[in-house]
Amino acid sequence: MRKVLVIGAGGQIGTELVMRLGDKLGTENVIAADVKSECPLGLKGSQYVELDALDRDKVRSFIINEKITEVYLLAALLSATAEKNPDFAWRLNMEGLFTILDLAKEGYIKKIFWPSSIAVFGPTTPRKDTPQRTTMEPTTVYGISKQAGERWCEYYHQKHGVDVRSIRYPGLISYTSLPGGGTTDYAVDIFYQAKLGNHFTCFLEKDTRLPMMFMEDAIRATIELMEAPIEQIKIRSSYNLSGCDFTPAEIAREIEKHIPTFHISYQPDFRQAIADSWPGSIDDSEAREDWGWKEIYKLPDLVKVMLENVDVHLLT
Ligand code: AKB
Repeated sequence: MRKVLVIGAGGQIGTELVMRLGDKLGTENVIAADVKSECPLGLKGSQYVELDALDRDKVRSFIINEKITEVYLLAALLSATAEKNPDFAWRLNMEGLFTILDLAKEGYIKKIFWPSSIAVFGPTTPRKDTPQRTTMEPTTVYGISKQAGERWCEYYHQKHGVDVRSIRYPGLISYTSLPGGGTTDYAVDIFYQAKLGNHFTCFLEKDTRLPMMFMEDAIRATIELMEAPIEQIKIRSSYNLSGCDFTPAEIAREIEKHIPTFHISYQPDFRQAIADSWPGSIDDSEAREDWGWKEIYKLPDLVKVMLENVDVHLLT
């Protein structure tokens, strides 16, 4: 009997993950939690509870009382926001993780999903086809917190047998909710401006290549990883995962095929330095070998589906 709690469910990943888990396990077995008192719009129809990932006592008693077996811990500040609020980012990104790892160590939770990111890499990492194991010297608060989190996940697995599983997500592209505070957010914003017929000013340079993934692939990967037999999970820090990679100029050219009047210009801000420190493409051969990962969406399909589905009303 599985009973799942998704913490930080109101964000870009959570809203889609809760829906998919509900379809799979039944909505009575999936609880969405977020810090807001009102259930976020994207989670309507699911069981919702107000839960602050930093409120250790409340999180503990909720999980124990509700007999939760699996936790997806998504609450975090992303790269750009974290640079503006480093103390809070470190607290949120680390303390919530310890609460959940400890509950698993004590036997209350059977399985944990915790997202890492390509932000664990840094300027000294090889940028092209970045391997699973390589130099990792992240230069952002977010990247440092994700790298530390990865080490703790592996530690709790090795020392305490905790079944924690993780993916280093690339930039995620989706249309059901807006991303918040990431360096890869331009690749979502661009679709709303294109659909509105607006000129798009990109905060990254035209040739900045970054790894990206369509949300449907990311959710499928998350569920496949969590459902893989335990003996197939050989990496307990976090798996590299690749969908596609592109530059702002390349995505703009693809959008122009559908909207010939679309126009983009470039005005890099502080996020350029963050993007410059990250890989341009990822080698995910270990995820492919260990649990059979394979992406579906490449840039042309992703652009087509996004343009068909983005709803500009989400912006209001
Ligand atoms: C961000 O841009 O901060 C995130 C990420 C790559 O983890 N989308």
